[in-house]
Parts: sequence; C-alpha cells; structure tokens
Amino acid sequence: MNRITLSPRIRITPYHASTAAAGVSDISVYNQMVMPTSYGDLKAEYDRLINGVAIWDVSVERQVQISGPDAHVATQYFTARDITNMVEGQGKYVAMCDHAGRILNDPVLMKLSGNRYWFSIADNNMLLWCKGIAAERGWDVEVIEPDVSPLAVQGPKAEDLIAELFGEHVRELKYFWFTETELDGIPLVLCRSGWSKQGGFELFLQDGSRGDDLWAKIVAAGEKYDIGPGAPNHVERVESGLLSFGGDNTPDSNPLEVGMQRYVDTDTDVEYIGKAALQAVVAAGGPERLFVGVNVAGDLTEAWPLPVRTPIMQDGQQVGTLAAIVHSHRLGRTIGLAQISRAVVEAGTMVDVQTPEGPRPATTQQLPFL
Ligand code: THG
Repeated sequence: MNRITLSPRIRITPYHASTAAAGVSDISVYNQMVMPTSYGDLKAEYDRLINGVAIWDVSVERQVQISGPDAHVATQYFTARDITNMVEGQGKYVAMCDHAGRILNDPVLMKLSGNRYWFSIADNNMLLWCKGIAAERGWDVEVIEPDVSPLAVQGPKAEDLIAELFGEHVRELKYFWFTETELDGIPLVLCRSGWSKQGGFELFLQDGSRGDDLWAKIVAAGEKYDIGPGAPNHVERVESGLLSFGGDNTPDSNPLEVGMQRYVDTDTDVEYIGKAALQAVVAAGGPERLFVGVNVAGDLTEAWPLPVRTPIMQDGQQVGTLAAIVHSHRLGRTIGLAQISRAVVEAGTMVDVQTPEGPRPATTQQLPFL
C-alpha cells in the first residue's frame, strides 16, 4: 500500500474533515489538490450512484475566472467552440487547445453575472495558460482562481434532494445551466452537472471556510434518501463514455480524437487558439484516431484505473492505446475506453488489448456503452 505525503503544496479541500469523518480510504492528486477516490467499498459506491444518491468532494475541479471589459474576447480565444450566443446562467462543455490544436483541457464553461466566466477545469494548469496569454495580448481582464469548491450530488434521487433544499424551480434547470444562490447563508452556484450520467447537481461553494457546514446540511437532508459518500466513479464513467482528460488522451491528441467533435466549432468566424490546426484536421477528412469503447473477452477482477495506458495491437502493429478497463455489472461484460486508429475502427476488425490480467482479444464499439 502506498501513501501520499501531504504538504501545503498539495492542497486539502474545504470538505477535508468531512471526508475523513466519512471514512475516505483512497485519494488521488488532481490540480495540485487532494481528490477523494473511494470510501473503501467500490461496489456500494457504484450501487448508490446508480440507484440512490451520493455526495462527492470534487473541489479539484478548480475554476479559472476571467472577468473585466475584455472577458468575452479572452474567453472565446481560449475556447474551441463558438460561445457568441452564450447567456448568463448557461454552461457549456468545451475544449481548450494549444496552437497545434492539441487538447489542453475539457472544462465546463459557465457565464456568470458581472461579465465573468468560469472555466471549471480538469487536471492541467490552465490558470497559468490563461494568465500568460491574457498578459501577452494586453487584454483588460483579471484572471484568478477564485475561492470556489464544487460538491457533487449525483444519482437518480439527487433531484428530489436538491429540490427539497433549494425549491422546486431546480427541476427546470437545463443541463449545465445554473443559478447563483445560497443555502442558509452559504454562498454557492447551483448547477445541473456532474461527471456521471445518473443525473445530479454540483454546488459550487464560494466560501472555503463553510465546506464542512455545507457537507453536513446536504447529508442531513439526504438521510431519508440514504445518501452516502462517493467519488467520481470509474466503472460508471467507462459505461457512460465520459472523458477523463489527461488519462484517456495522449499528450498530442486533438479534441476530435477524444470524442469531443460535437463540441468543437471549426466552421465559425470567431477566433480561438488552435482553430487553423483543427480546420486542417477536418479538411484532411477527419482525425487519425477515434475515442471508442472496447468489448474485451473474459472477466476481469481489477476495478481501478490503469496506472499507465497500455498498447492496443493488431497483426503485431500498435493501433491504439487503452486508457481504462473495468467489469461492468450492468452489462455483464468487460469493457474499456481506448484511442484507436480510425481505419481500424471503421474496418470493425478485432484488436488485442493488454489488460492487468494478460492480453485479450477485443472488438470496438461507439460510445457510450450505456
Ligand atoms: N465538474 C465540473 N467541472 C469539470 C468536471 C466536472 N471539469 C472537467 C471535467 N469534469 C469535465 N468533463 C465532463 C465530461 C462530460 C460531462 C461533464 C463533464 C457530461 N457530459 C454529458 C454527456 O456526455 O452526455 C452531456 C454533455 C452535453 O451534451 O453538453 O456530463 O465533473 N464542475
């Protein structure tokens, strides 16, 4: 068993004491911050997410806030999607790319009151990127990481619980839309979002001194729904085909190679970093690799993410990389997420994947599985 040595360099979250009291057993590090990944019973955590309601400390989804007179111009330039028509209270799933069109992040972008935007980021230092480019461009913007720490409430019973706490109007919120609100004086942004397809909300706490208060209020109200602690669920996310940025992609992947083609605009007049490179990929007929599911022969006992991506082979040649492999109880088979050569995917031919339990034959399929 390995342990992680904590120091001020690896930040703890505003819910740290609550997660410890709830029995957190495993953590990862993400955006230089502690991310709880299990409370010791992965099967129970999965069942709670599929059938009930779970509370997750996802403070590690940090916000990069862009505000000021040039906020829209700057935010658009960082975003490989046309955000011209975005309105206050709306969120969108977007890609941020470098100048070669390689994906740097897959945040949820939110447009807040007062000419402010939040990139709710995956694991990569976008604060540094945005600050550097804004300064070089001479834009009149402030780029900061505000005191904001999301708490996810996920599962089919999440909506009833959130409606009880915040009112029936929350049922009308569309996906990724949000309201700036409070709970007994705790300031937060309530968004219909979260890294699962089981439904739910994220409460973006805006005062890091109130984390344990907020956790306690959710757990007290959730008692009658049998709420329990959990974390972004590795099995459910594979079944749902949700991208884990940094894990699923290779460092040179463009967003079309990680399943984000629906969220990338190349036929647009707006300017953004990487646009020319992505237009060239489209003009060439599409990306070289696709993000797909694999159906793997045989059962598997291992339930954790792979420590490294493993090669996917065909006829002795590497044709892709496997990022995740799990046993799905709902599907009754072993499934994985992979980046595989488009030619191989389109031919529909068998591949060989390296699993923690040896090599196995596999077929490819479109995502999601469920
Ligand atoms: N919460 C917050 N920020 C985040 C994440 C989060 N930032 C990084 C990362 N996680 C973003 N990743 C995703 C990926 C997919 C979805 C949500 C966050 C998702 N997708 C839906 C789907 O695929 O069906 C809907 C997408 C759509 O149609 O627009 O839910 O977890 N705060």
